[in-house]
Amino acid sequence: MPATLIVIGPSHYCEKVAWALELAGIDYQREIHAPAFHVPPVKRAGGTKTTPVLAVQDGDQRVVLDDSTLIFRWIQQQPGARFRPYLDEDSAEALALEERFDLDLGPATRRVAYWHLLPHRALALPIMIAGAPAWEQRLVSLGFPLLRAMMMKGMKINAEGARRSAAKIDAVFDDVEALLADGRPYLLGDRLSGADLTFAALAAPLLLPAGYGAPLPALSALPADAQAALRAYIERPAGAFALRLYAEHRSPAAA
Ligand SMILES: N[C@@H](CCC(=O)N[C@@H](CS)C(=O)NCC(=O)O)C(=O)O
Repeated sequence: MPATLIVIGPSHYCEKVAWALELAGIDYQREIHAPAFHVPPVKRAGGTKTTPVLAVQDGDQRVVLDDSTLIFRWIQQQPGARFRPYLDEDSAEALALEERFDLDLGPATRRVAYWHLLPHRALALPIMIAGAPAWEQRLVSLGFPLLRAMMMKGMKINAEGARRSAAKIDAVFDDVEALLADGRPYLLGDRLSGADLTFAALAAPLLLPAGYGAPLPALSALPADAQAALRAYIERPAGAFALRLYAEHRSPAAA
């Protein structure tokens, strides 16, 4: 029986692990929910509150992993995995970079992306509900202003939060550019690792790469101020690096 990955459709942490599972050649099925509607299924599966959650039957044991790093560690241990996030052994450098991106980049890009997207129902709604059960789609459509208000409060999506997050994103992009300055093709050197996937997936809401495992808006569909803000990330060397990783290494099975 394939593993089940419970996701919020557009979530970039879910994208991070979906990408790794697909590169590793591990069979899995996605169970997609709209934001907020993910909580009961996540709890029923044995997770806490956030997605991704991977549930997999391992012999007579049911394994439930409710954090993207735990899922990377599990992938690392799978015999025959064609991609190993931490390369040959548990690489401290890969883990440290992954943690920096998870803690500093992911929440910041999410906040800035939603700051630009959520005011525009016609842009935000299709992305939030794509692939979710029909009843969730109906309820999100009906209750969009309420859900939007909850999300903005819960994730501190406001002008001040967006400014602080933009500064964090710049600092992470600076660090990535410093690592790449010696001409190496990947963050750890010559080989693609989980650190590369984590950076590219968590930056993706600002870069809108082709190949992302869920629908994203087209840059040209965004209002002019959002386009200008995103273009600044796309044009940075770190942005170009993430887009190259998508072009060369991402072909989602279920996009
Ligand atoms: N540390 C977690 C963070 C995951 C995370 O923030 N997931 C978000 C989606 S992007 C989420 O599920 N948020 C919903 C919530 O907090 O209820 C991981 O790496 O898996």
